[in-house]
Amino acid sequence: AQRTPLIAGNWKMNLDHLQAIALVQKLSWGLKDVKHDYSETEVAVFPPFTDLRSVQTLLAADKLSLVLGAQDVSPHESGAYTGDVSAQMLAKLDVHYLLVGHSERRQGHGESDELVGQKALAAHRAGMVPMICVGETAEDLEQHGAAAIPLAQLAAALAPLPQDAEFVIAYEPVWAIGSGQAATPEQAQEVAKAIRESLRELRGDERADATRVLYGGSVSSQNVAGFLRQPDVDGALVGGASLKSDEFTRIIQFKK
Ligand code: G2H
Repeated sequence: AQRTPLIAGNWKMNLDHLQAIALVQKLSWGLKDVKHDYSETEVAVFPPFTDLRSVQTLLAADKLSLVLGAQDVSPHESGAYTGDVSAQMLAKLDVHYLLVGHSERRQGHGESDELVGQKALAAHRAGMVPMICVGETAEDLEQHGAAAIPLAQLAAALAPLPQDAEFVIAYEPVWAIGSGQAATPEQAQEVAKAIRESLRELRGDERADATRVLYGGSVSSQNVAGFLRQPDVDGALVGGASLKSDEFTRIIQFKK
């Protein structure tokens, strides 16, 4: 199956809305300079909530082809949930991808597999595409091997989603996040392949073949090519290196 590679920049809690505008402008100019073909490699950015309106306005006004993502969502539709943001609110801002299950939310905010599934469902219902993050800690790796925990997280997150729902998977070994210590391309391929096999059982061949599985965890322009060369790795979720437009542009330019 033809899967369009996807390079996604997760800004985490960085950049205010003015800095966000500056980065998106630099990034889109840089990509124009190198004549980037967005239909060949899709590019998405995941700014903090407070930046989304500014970035959406810029993308619409300048007809930029970057796709917008958000880093979190409430599982609830609306109501007395102080501080939360609903899927409907994000969809109205042209948010297309919704990150759920990032390890920084699982660990820092105690998000359970079940909650991750509810958030994915909320995103789907509002017409967005959940980007489901899965990954094992160093301890999990030692005790269970690489794939067991990611596959269990995957099954739990997909459970509430209807069979026809579209989604993206980001495999992010927790030990590789922000550590500068990325997985090897072979390690990423092994788990990405196991994820695709599991998708075959859970969702059938068509969905398994169409679903993008990204690698995330200390991706840079130095190592991205090795990941993209793997048959089951369809792109990257990039944290730190997505905050510098030159570096992110270099990452985007590697061809699958
Ligand atoms: C993993 C990744 C992006 P980094 O969290 O989600 O971040 O590239 O900084 O390891």
